[in-house]
Amino acid sequence: MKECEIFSNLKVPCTSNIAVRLDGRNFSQLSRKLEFEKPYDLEFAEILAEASHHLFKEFNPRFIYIFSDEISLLLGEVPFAGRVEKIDSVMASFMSGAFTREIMGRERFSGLFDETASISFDSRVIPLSRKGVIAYFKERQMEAWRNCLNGYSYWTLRKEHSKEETMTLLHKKKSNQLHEILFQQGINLAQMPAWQRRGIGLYTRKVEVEGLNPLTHEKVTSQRNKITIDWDLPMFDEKFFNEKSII
Ligand SMILES: Nc1nc2c(ncn2[C@@H]2O[C@H](COP(=O)(O)OP(=O)(O)O)[C@@H](O)[C@H]2O)c(=O)[nH]1
Ligand SMILES: [Mg+2]
Repeated sequence: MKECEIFSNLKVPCTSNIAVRLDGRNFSQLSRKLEFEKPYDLEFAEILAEASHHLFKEFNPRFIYIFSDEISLLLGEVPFAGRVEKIDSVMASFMSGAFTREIMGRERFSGLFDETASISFDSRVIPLSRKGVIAYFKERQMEAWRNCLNGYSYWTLRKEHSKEETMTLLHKKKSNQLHEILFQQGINLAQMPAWQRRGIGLYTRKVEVEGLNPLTHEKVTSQRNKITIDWDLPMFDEKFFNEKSII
């Protein structure tokens, strides 16, 4: 029956940069069940960042970018000989496991996260040119910003209006009109934490570590790659990706 496994040889193009995007399944429902803060829950973001840290240690990507319930990885060495089914299934299940362990370790969710709550992620593979890498992350970051504007607009109006009224009030509003609505409520998005506006990034930076030469017992310094979780990302541009040695 091996001949029926017709997708198992589907491989990523070996000349491309490879991004993988994971997205939480039914996380709108999960956010209600676990009573996440609206529009942003810091502890949920921390759980995603911690789970992504595990993903980083396991697969050593060049970069991970998180916003809302999605995680994009830019792969370094492509695992599983580039087999798409393997990459998608292993990354998504690894993330589901890491996320579940993180959430179960938090006191706050202990009574809410029961056997009726299940965590899963979908996954897709995206081959990109070098220029495409920057364009891809810029696009995801634009989406993070739109998400921030829409989220704050929706939940600010919901304080005084029903769901239906809020939808009507927001219908076909342009972004400057949404900023105006927020401004009237004393909310300036520019003052919101950077992670809400621009997402969260994981990348490595070189650090000096001191050790002892076992033969001479002299102090020696060497360089190690340390994974950094950046909660204060700038707006993405080519300079950022160069400076962090991502591309
Ligand atoms: N309350 C709350 N909800 C969040 C947060 N981050 C993500 N979400 C929820 O996750 C959803 C992610 O969008 P999407 O993937 O399109 O929805 P899904 O198909 O239900 O997973 C959002 O619509 C929110 O409902 C958060 O910080 N707080
Ligand atoms: Mg989702």
